[in-house]
Amino acid sequence: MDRRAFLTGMGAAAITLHGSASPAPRKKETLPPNFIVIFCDDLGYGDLGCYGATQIHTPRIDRMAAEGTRFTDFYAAAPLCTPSRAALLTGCYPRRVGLHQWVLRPNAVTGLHPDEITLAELLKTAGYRTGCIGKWHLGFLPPFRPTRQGFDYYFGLYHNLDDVETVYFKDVGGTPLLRNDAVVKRAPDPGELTELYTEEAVHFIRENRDRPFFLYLSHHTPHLPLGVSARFKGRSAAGLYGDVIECLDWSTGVILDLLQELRLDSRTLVVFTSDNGPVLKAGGSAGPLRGSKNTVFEGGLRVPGIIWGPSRVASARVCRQLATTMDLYPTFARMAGATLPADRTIDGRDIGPLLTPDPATAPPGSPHEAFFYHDGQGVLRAVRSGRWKLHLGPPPALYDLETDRAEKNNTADANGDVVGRLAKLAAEFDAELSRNARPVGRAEADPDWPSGRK
Ligand SMILES: [Ca+2]
Repeated sequence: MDRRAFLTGMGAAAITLHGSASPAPRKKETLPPNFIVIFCDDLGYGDLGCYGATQIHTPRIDRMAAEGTRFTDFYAAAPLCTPSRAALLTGCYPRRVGLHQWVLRPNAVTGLHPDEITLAELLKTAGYRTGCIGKWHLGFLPPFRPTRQGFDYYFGLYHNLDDVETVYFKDVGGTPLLRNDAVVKRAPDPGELTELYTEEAVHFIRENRDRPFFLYLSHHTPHLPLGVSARFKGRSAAGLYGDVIECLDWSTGVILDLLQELRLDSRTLVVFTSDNGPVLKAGGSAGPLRGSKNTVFEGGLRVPGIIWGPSRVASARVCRQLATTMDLYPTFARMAGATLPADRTIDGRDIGPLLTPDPATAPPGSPHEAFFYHDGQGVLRAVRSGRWKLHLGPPPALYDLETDRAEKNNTADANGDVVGRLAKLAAEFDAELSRNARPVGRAEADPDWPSGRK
């Protein structure tokens, strides 16, 4: 079944179920939950108070964690932007969807394949209204844009605002800030984006308060270049980097307060996480973890992961089981009553059982037998199963993450059997992924876009 047949088929199912193409409005209590994913850019494991930061104050995010479930072992699927975002929206390892190599620059003619069924498209089959606010980075030519990949509404920048990407727009007045496909401004100031996005998010939530919605709020910060407006400047003891994080904290508080005001809190799930580890020279911290962005040490992929949802998510729980951003796809699908596509592999797992407020039904372990770490070029470099993490090498290095999350003491020599078991898991997965990888999308260069300009 291809994507079109899948989407059409789901539409037909909805018609049969309700007897007409436009189902009668359901009572609010029976609506499936709303989903909000707050996805930061380059936010490190040690950048929030609830993950150990002392110089940066994040009272709203800390409270969100205290009222929800905070994961200690939550992973992005890649140590950098484009692959990580592809994984979030498809529930698959980046290599499975062909977007594993580095990041897409503005002149790219590739992008997330239109045949992929994004999380937004999946939720639309269950009647959701979908919005993407913020950074995209998954392809810029028409077939790859958010409004063509399942989002009813888009506001943001397809690109980074760093020098590497803004150079492509220097002759046209700067990087475009877009509403759907229309340019709103060239170029926005990095210091205004978080507040602008928050305003847009508030508007989107208010507008869709009476129906199920999915909001993907993809902040540009704390990716370089850093900036905040005057009211956040100098707030933090950690300098501008801290100010930027405290602005994100404010933004998160605005959204949580709004949900309460609109009485949507009992039927909304909010996820707060990051696309990859921190940039240390920018001021980011991986806390106790080794490594940073674009490495396969823990600091590159292990990120803050907080899930909040009164009545649906356990409060005051610290979950030490391994979970990933890919898991949101099947988890949301089940909660929304959407059917997962049957014609393709989805790598994410339903982590609903880890979230349930009833401790009696919580399972003993992660749904993942193993997690696989790919580097910035999509090469498989390490594998984790349970407490053990094996860097494939050569030479191999084995760390016990329960006692050594800083990856300092290589115990490979003393644990040959573990090395063998993990190396086998990695080899089998690598072969399976190579066999079943799906293609990246390709499009014609466009004269209106850097790909088609001289
Ligand atoms: Ca990033």
